[in-house]
Amino acid sequence: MKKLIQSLFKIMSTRLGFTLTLLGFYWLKSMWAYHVDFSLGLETPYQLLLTLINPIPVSLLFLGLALYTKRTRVFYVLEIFLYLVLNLILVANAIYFREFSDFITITTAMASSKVSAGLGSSAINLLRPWDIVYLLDAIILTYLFRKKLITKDPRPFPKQASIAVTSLSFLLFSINLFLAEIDRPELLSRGFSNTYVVRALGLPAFIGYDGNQTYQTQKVRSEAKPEEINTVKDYVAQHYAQPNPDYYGIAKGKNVIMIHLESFQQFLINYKLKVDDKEYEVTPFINSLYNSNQTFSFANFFHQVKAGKTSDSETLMETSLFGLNQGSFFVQYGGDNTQQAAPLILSQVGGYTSAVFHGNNGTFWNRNNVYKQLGYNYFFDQSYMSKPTKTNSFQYGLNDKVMFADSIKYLERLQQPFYTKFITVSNHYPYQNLTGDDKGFPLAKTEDETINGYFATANYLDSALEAFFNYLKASGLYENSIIVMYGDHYGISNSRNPDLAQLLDKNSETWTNYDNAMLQRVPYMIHIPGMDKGFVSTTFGGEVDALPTLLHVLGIDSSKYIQLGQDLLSPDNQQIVAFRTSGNVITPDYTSYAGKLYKTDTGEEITNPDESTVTAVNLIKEAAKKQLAISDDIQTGDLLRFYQDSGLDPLDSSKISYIKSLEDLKKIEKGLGSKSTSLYSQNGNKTTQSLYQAPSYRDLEASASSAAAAASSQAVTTDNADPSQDQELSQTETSSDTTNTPQ
Ligand code: GP9
Ligand code: MN
Repeated sequence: MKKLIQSLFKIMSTRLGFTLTLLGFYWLKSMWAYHVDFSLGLETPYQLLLTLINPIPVSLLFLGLALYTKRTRVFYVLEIFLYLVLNLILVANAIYFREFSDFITITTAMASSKVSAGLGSSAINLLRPWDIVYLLDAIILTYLFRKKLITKDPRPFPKQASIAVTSLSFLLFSINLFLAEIDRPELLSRGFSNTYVVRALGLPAFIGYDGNQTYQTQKVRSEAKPEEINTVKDYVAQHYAQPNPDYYGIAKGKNVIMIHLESFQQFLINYKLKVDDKEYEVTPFINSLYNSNQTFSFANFFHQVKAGKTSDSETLMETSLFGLNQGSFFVQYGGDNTQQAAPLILSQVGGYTSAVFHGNNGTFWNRNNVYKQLGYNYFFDQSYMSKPTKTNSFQYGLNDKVMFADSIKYLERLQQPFYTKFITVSNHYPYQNLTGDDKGFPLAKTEDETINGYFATANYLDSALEAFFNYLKASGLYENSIIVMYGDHYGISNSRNPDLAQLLDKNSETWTNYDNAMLQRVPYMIHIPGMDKGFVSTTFGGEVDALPTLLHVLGIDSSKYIQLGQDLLSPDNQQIVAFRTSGNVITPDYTSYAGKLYKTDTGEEITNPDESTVTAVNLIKEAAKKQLAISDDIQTGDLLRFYQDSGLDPLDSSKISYIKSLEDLKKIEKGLGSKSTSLYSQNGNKTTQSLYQAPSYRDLEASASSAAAAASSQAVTTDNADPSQDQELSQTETSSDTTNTPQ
């Protein structure tokens, strides 16, 4: 044993040995940080394996640089310096993560106020006794050198061997990148979240990734000139659609509750799933809202997202601007750009308090930074809710019923009027995540497992929504609120649609791109309790049109803001729906999709368009192209920072913190005393949590139209209690399709 230790010290006394010793220490400290300080949300052994590998390649590259030096002193000083840099990054992030649940990016580091909040005077408070671990290496190495157990090596390391070390680090990095792409395709192009990148590629590589991202975005931003906003202003002035006086201000002053219906497509509305000769209404509750005269419902409302999926829909719905042609706007720009989003406008024009509720980790899609830029006062992410377990959650977060239940203790504390957003997740790919009693709804019987599960998770979402509405009614919030619901994007990607065809009474053989285009419709509903002017509108529109529509219903003039959509209730609406993929556009007359042209009402393909058709289609395409180009200029040039005519005060997002939200809300309540308008105060300072009840299993009898359903639904439930469904499925799928993004 003694011999072994002695030979180990001998190795450590060589230059390469010393380099590898530092690498080893760095690896150990990284593992400590990964598991103690960062919440990386590791879900699979594969992801764990990636974290074991990923600290090595870039740190080896870095530390290996010193091997090229000849002089002893230079080698050791440089090596220790490089090692200190790596450690500084690690420890600074470990401490920063405690406050911000995110990693330090170049932009946050440059916005000094944010970093000083995390690492300045309060940094001392963030230190923990076990942080001593980060100093153990220094103690051990100093001891070993002092006692001369290890010594300096005066021999220069051969140049060829140094090159070999550098090459090895590149090779290891390529392997790491390859393995990471298997776990999450398009990791670097779509970004998802900083946590995803660190989890897959390690902290040093994240710095490089972030540096490149920042360089790319800053380049365009710094070249943008204040005059560029003028072209935007002209476009908005020409494109603005006057509100319809019949509906303007119809919901003035009401609370707004946005409900994000994950992956929910329009075809689910009023749809009945046939299984073994019985029919099951998939979303009976949402259907009742859709068909009610208390709801403005839109039958031809299209999602307009691309690779940023959910995050793109949030950008569209709340800012009336598009996401990017590549990657996610939230990830690349959303945390820094000046924005004029719904929460900010409503707070300044209508005195609204705003909050988001979401059962996933707050870093996903960079939300924890972006929501501050949107002006959200509060963000209740998974950290505010139940601890996720195998049965109450899956990889995208807590089940919807749990999310709603856990939100109430915060919702009831918000001052009214409020603008809130609930982001559901249970109806997310792979649609196999329901467990236990929640698995009540029958599975479809196609060749495709993904399609088969889609109806059951949509039904679950429907029942979660019903439970939440029941709570709103019981607590009295319902009468003072409007509830806006929207599907964010498709749930079944185009490559799967031929298998879906049979369930839509279509033929997979004759399935066309027109059918694909029509499946990009998602619901949009504005439910206004007590109002009776509701109807199902057939106006063609998209997510970009939602915000002006909503503002007008709330009686807020949208003409002062830079919004690229048009009020869907306005008679002036032009009904040109631009998809984010250039060239894809839909109007009531024409559908141009994936390079083909169709008549929108019949689906008939136009192969030889006459002159007037060509002219009409070109005009539409130009209009769509223009809308996207204006959006891209605004987003990549951060042009709203130059816009002075909105009447809005600039937002200081560094003043917003999502760390102690409940305490903050209680303080506000206390300060206001009898003037507090929170539901909790109105309820005599008593909680309303017990008013939320969500039975996990909703009897299928109501949704099955066959008389024999009562008996058979029981059988269906047992059939579905298949333990194999609980298995974790891969969170990704690749698609050969170019118009849809892989899920
Ligand atoms: C995750 C959720 C899903 O928090 O919103 O995002 P998506 O994968 O649909 O873009
Ligand atoms: Mn989504």
